[in-house]
Amino acid sequence: MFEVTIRDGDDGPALENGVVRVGIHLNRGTFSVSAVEKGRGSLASAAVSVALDAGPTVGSRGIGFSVEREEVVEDWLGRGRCVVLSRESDEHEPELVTTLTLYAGMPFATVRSEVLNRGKSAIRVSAFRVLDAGRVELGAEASDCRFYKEGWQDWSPALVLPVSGEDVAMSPPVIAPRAQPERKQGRFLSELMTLVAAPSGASLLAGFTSTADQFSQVWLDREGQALTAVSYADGIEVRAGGRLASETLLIEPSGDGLGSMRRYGEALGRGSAAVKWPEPVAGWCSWYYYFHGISESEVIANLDVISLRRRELPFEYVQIDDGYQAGIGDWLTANEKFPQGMGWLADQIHEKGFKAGLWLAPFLLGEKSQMWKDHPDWAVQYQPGTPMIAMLNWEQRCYALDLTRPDVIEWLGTVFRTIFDEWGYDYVKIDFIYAGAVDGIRYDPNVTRAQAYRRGIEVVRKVAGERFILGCGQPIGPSIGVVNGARIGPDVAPFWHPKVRSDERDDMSSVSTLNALRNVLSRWWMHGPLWLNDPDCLMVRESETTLTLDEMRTLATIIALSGGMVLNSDNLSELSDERREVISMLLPVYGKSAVPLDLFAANGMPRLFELDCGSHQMLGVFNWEEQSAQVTVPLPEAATHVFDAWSQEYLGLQRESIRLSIPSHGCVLLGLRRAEDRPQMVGSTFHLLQGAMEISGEVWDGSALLLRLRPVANAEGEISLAVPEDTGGPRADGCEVSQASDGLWALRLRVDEERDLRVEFG
Ligand code: 9PG
Repeated sequence: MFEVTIRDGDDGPALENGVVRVGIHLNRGTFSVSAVEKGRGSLASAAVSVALDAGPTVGSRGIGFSVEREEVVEDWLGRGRCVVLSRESDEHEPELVTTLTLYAGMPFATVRSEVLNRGKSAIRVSAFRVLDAGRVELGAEASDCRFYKEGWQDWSPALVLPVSGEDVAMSPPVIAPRAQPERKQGRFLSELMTLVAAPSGASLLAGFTSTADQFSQVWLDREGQALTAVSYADGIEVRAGGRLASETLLIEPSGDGLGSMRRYGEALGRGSAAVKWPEPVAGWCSWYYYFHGISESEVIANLDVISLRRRELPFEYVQIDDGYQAGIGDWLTANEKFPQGMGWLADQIHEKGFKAGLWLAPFLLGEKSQMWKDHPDWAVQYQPGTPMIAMLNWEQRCYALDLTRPDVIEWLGTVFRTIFDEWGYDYVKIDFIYAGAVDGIRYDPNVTRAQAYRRGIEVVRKVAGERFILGCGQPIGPSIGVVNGARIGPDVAPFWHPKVRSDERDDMSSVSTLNALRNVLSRWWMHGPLWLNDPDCLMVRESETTLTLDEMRTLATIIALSGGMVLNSDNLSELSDERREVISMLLPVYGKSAVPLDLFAANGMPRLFELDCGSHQMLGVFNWEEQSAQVTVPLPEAATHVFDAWSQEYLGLQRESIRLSIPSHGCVLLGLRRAEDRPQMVGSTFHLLQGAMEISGEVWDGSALLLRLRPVANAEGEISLAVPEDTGGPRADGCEVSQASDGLWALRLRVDEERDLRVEFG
């Protein structure tokens, strides 16, 4: 591994680790980050600055840096070296200190700023620009590049935009209210991180790796190809002699944008102390069939089906969503549809052997609630005396709870202790929680929005202990390190396109299956390092929906490939056997995320979502258009067995590419296996991922094929084998063997326990 060296260049010190070089221009007060290998991206001439509330902006550009010190560092990113720079300043000015770090062998640099108040009175810091207008150099015009836009919270759109066009406009609650740069033509804004990619593949990622204290944004100005990264201190006070630091920004020039995103996700997860959940999660949720109408008896009816069919529907959780509570804020009082109370219902779920989940929106106070009547002083203020409206929903104004109030924190503790410890729930879905992070006046003026929000969710974490927390409608950054699972997109719906609204600005964030899927593809990199992604619920029903069979399969395919939580939301007693089998085809959950191969190349949504299952690849190919499409899908150069998971058809041995016809809004899910010169498994009807769960080993011993079988939701099914012509047909104990075509055989069998299957030939 290359160690980090620091050399004195003409303009100032330069750090290098064999992969990345950070150059510092002391006279100009700028720095650059570039890849050592040619043809990758770089960032040039970046400055740092800090904006003070009611004060000047203090910046390094044109002013100059002096070197304070060089140090050896060892932290969660590895071992490295840093240069600490101080902006040249006058005595009356606050001092701006910037640390640039490189790590041994790592393809990125990090930058962090700090302000020291040397004056005699307190100052208020509004924002750090840890990257102030650095020039993105990717060997291409900015207008030929693509910009990855990350959203403020779960329901905010995340997508890749062509820089030749314009950013998409959005409004609260899916953008951070108020703290926004001026909107202008050619400006592209992203929360937390971005990646800019050129057609050549050269790319530059800039993303914050720490998130607990300050919200952050990154934006690109097409003109000048200027990238700026901001960490918001929200006007908190730094007393005389005190100091305040920004969050840490990671900058990675690369020739592999998807690899950069994966690495960034890992750095972010470690930097923000993500809480892992060891096992994938599967269950049932009441919302997307019953909506507010859910009742105790409907929960029990579904629980009975889940219990009776536990083999084919191996759910762990039964989650009650919105609709049980007396009011928005009155979480401990059930309404008349739940006559025996929420504790009783949790007991019923436990008695059947399942874990119980409950929804609530703990940071909202509805104006019709008893809580609001009792505590009209508990809301964040918009202006002194006017409470901040976080949401218009449930036919009322819903105010944002002020999480800096000790009495609010105490009340939240009581709410969650009742739900977890008294009622016995094992899982909470905490929804609309962005409300805790809105921009407004709080009881404690010296906390950032992120810090106020953390005070709230940390109560939930503390009371939950080892139990599961699903965050929903949550701001992304400060939720990392607290929640176990996260919704990552707008709600799915029993329809495809968003309903047209008069105000079309929020189109990509309003409920619709299409909108939900866009975010699942874009936010693939969050799954695992940050939390379990919740791609939102699977609906497979044929009535009470306008989703077509093709649309339902696209939803199921993306959920299965996402590796995230699998939550069904149908009336289970009304499903046909055929549709119920679709749920079974996703269970158990594999847990690893696929990669959207063409994220930076697609016009609109990516069409290729590929999952590496070790023994084979699964490739989802999607058609987002309004008419059917002929698509040429790239395949490996070597001969590959191709199996269509939905039609359960063997598509033969293919090389380099395959041409497919895909219906509108539909998909084809291919199982891909490198052809061997011997009998091999090529497809399965047990599980959608074609062997990832039901086959844990496949060995050819020279005359027989040994398959290690694992039981999955579908007890019975078929395994397809490709058999070279001169080998003869397969035989195996307990299997019904049939020949499908030349060289293709099917074994029909039942798997109830983990066991070996020996398949002989000839
Ligand atoms: C319950 C639902 C479900 C769902 C959540 C969340 O913008 N809106 O008006 C809006 C309303 C509801 C909503 C999202 C946005 O859905 O995502 O899973 O729990 O609340 O009310």
